[in-house]
Amino acid sequence: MAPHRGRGIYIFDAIGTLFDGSVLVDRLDRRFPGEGVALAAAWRATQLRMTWLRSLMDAYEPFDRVTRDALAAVVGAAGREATDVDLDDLAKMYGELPVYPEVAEVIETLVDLGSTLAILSNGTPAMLMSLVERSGLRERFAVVLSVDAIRVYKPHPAVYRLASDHFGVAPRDVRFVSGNAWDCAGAKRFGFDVTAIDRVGTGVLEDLGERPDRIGRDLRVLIDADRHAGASAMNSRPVGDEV
Ligand code: LAC
Repeated sequence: MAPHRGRGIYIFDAIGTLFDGSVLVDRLDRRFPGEGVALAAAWRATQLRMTWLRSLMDAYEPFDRVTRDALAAVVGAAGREATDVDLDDLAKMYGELPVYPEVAEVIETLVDLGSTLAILSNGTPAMLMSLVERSGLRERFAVVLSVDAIRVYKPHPAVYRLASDHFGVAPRDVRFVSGNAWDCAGAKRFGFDVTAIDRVGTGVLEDLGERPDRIGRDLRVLIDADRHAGASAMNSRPVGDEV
């Protein structure tokens, strides 16, 4: 357990929060012309559904395997064919996603403000290391935590407990940030302070009985909340106070 020294502990989800999966559309479109948008959406939805099912079944397989299996299922359901090499190449893209445009600046600013940053993700340790290395931000994160350590996926509470236990703090002292609404719900239920990132402005999709503490269009909402409200007052920022 690493004792926390710093202004605040921010725990970031990876895919859809720091790392932009929309580049997969182009790659899929090149391989399956005209179908990139639909296949990418179906791939992500299937990938996530398989993580939830595997968790309920107590049948964990690592995220790279689930990701490849989901792609094979989606391509098959669309009546298309893909070779093993195609599937491997496309699935590998999940370890090569770029960061969203504002991420580096926000991360640097939070570190300058004295905060401790970490990642908590469904991704495998190797996938996550590849992502953070490519982003050039590896040194900014105190730790990169993968569900692989406990072999159950988000939003199981044991996943969120990995983060608060790692830092030896109460859940309410963790500022969790995710672009996945269901992940926000799971984190909020566990007791984290939660910032939901809603990049396309669709609002919270699932009503799971939990509301985030604040919603922003991108990560800059964190800087605004920190600077304007003061770190200790972040909990008071209302939902819907968007930037
Ligand atoms: C993750 C998924 C939820 O990175 O995007 O954990």
